[in-house]
Amino acid sequence: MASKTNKALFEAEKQLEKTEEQFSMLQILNEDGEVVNEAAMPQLSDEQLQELMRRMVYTRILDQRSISLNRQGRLGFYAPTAGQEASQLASQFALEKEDFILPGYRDVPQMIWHGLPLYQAFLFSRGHFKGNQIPEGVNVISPQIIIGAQIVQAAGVALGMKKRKQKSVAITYTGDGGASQGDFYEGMNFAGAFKAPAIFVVQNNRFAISTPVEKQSAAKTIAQKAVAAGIPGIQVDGMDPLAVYVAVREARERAINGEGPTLVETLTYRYGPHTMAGDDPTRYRTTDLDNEWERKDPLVRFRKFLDKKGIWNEEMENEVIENAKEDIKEAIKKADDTPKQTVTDLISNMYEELPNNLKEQYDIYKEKESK
Ligand SMILES: Cc1ncc(C[n+]2csc(CCOP(=O)(O)OP(=O)(O)O)c2C)c(N)n1
Ligand SMILES: [Mg+2]
Repeated sequence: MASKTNKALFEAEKQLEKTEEQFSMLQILNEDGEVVNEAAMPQLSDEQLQELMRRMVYTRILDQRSISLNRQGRLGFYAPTAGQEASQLASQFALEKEDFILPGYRDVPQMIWHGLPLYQAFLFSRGHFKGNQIPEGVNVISPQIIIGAQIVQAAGVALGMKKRKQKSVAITYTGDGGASQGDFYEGMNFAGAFKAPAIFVVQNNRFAISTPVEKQSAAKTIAQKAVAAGIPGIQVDGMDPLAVYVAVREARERAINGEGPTLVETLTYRYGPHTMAGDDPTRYRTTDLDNEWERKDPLVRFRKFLDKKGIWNEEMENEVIENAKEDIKEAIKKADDTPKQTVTDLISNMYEELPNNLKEQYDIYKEKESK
């Protein structure tokens, strides 16, 4: 008797099924660069499509060079980005300059394309305070290292924009691991309640360091986590630049029209290690899985798509590669030429007014540094 009543009240299995089936992955370009969803195609000119390709090629080179520079001891902290170009750059491509980016540690490319000078990204990697002095008019903050903290901050920035009646959005990026944190739920819930113009991008690259996504959550998709916050969520093919662009562009439209935040889950993959600090991906990933994802590569499929349209060729690609290498050479030189950070720089950048104990140390170091 009792079980019958319970069943009628609460059909657990069906409830989840009904939710999950609403979150199937949006794809526009398949792995062969063919349009499989004409209806969802974004309105982008040939020049815009070429520009998006340029940015992805450039960023792949930047990743390769950053890894070498790190190995040579010329960079410090670095989180590889290859594989995630569509997810990172097509989402940034959907933004306007007045929008505000709250990145995680792997999201340096979006900061650069939003206006952060490259040499400052290198200084950030070295832990130099000048890497965190973002130029006026570049709407980004320093990458967040505390997993998920930027989600709550984005809700606040978005609410501020709404109160000032600005037609802009706050976009924040985290990973699948970030979506398992308390801050993720708090931020989305708050933004939902206040209809704040926020976009929450979860780059689901399947691993939080070595922990696979299946071990982090019982939820079949991360996109469905939006439901509990009362906001829409969408899962997109994160290796497909057009799908990522469309989803974020639409989320932006909704946000600036006063319709509130959106959660965008991008299904992606990082080919490299978690960071350059020494994890060994072969201990938690199989070559088969790596190969499966490399076949989905965003650059390969976008190149095929543009090639078929007759708006991309090897010469153009080589020019981007040469430009990237040249820029990187100049930027690393500029970073090298920046005076080394001193102990007093560190102290005075932490506090507006020094506490007494630090004042004493500050004076000692000031004296030492003057010699
Ligand atoms: C609050 C907090 N807990 C733990 C860590 C250590 N940590 C650094 S990166 C990371 C995994 C994050 O994975 P994910 O969000 O999927 O991002 P990904 O690195 O895959 O892009 C963890 C647990 C941290 N930085 N902050
Ligand atoms: Mg991850």
